[in-house]
Order: sequence, then C-alpha cells, then structure tokens
Amino acid sequence: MEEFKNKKITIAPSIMCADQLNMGNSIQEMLDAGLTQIHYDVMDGNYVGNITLGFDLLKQLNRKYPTATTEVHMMVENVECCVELAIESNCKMAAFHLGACESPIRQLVKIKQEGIKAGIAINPAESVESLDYLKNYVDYALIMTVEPGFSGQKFIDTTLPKIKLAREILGEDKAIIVDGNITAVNAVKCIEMGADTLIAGTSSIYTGKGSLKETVKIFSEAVRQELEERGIVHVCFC
Ligand code: S6P
Ligand code: MG
Repeated sequence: MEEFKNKKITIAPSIMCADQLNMGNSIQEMLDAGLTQIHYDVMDGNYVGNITLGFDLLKQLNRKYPTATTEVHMMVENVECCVELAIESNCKMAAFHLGACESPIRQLVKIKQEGIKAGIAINPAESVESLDYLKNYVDYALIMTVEPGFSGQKFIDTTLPKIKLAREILGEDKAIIVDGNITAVNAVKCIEMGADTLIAGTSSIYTGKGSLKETVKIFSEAVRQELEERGIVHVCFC
C-alpha cells in the first residue's frame, strides 16, 4: 500500500450536474468548496444522444473565473472543429474521444502547443491499448466508467482493469480521470487501479442534500474511510 502514500486525489465537479440556471453561482460554489478543476461536458447530439454545454459559455466562464482549471470533455463528432473552439475558449485541459477522431496525434499536438493539457477519452467498450501509441502526446486519459451522454447511469465494472492497464502504459506522472457513477465505493475501486481524478456528479456531490461544501466533505470522508478500510492511508484530496 506504500504506492498510495501521499497520493493526491482530485475531485472534479461535473458542471452539467450543477444548477445550470445559476451557472455563475454554481462555479463560485465549487471554488468556495475548494474544488478548482471543473469538468465541463460538451455534447453535440451526434456523437452522443444528448446536447449539453457549449464553447461560448465556456469562454465566458474562463474569462470570469480565471483561477478555475476548466477541463473540457468533448463528446462530439467533429473533433477538429471543437478542438479549435476549445483552444479559443482558453480552457486549461481538453479531451476528445479517440473513437471520434481520425487524426488524434495532430489534435493532441495542436492542443498542447497552446499550453493546454491534452487528454484522450475512452469509452467502456473501447480498449486502452491505443494509449501506447499516444502516450508521448497525452497529458491525461479520461476513462469513461459509463457510456457517454448522460449523468445518473450505473457503473460498468469491466472498465476497472482498463484503468490499471492505462496506468501501466502512462506511468505515474500523467493523470487518469474516471467519469461516470463515481460513488465513494466506486471511487476507491478506481483509485486502487490507478485513477487519481474523480468526476463528481449526481452519485456523489450533487445529491440535492446540503450545500456543496457539505456534500464534498461527506464524499471525501467516505472515500477516505473506504480507503482506510483497505489499508490505504495518507491520501490527500485537492
Ligand atoms: C456523461 C458525462 C459525465 C457526467 C457525470 C455525471 O456522459 O461525461 O461527465 O456528467 O458522469 O456523474 P454521475 O455521478 O451522475 O454519473
Ligand atoms: Mg464527462
């Protein structure tokens, strides 16, 4: 369990699960709760059967909240076009789906050239082996633990060994984000496999019970306790 000592775990709130009618307040609430990495889902209605947040709003958020590490998750068919828009929005991290892109290396290079961290998103039914060919170009992998498109889905257990393999391929320095039904129990399973960033949605901090500060505290304590029960101590949350 030594390998987990002082390991940093990031909790990143999924903004599509926050109060979208009061977006400014929602962001401020996240920052006040100590959460600085903000997961921003862009869905185009083609790659997935849902339409969510767009780049104009992202640009405004980045202008108004420059301290937020906006991490955009593009579930879109036209990756090339959206990479341009992500760059223009001034986001800090940007990931697209490998299965949607014909020129992943070119797109990753383009993102990184702008000083933005570049990520590859991988669906539950896709393999992570391709990361071996991309590892020199990516800063992080975004492993979907549900199929993309909607919040409130059920965790797919067969994604767990993929997280382990992704960690082996990427080494210790790159981030591995897990996205979808990250309850405290599922979070711990993912951390044990090598994940370090938890996307927090309706399963954890947007439960409607209490303030965000309170739900974040409850969630991080629950994860800490689950980890301790497995002998993993001294993990820090940021
Ligand atoms: C889903 C999207 C996710 C969700 C998040 C919601 O396609 O990419 O980021 O917002 O998974 O969390 P939860 O806890 O409702 O599954
Ligand atoms: Mg997402």
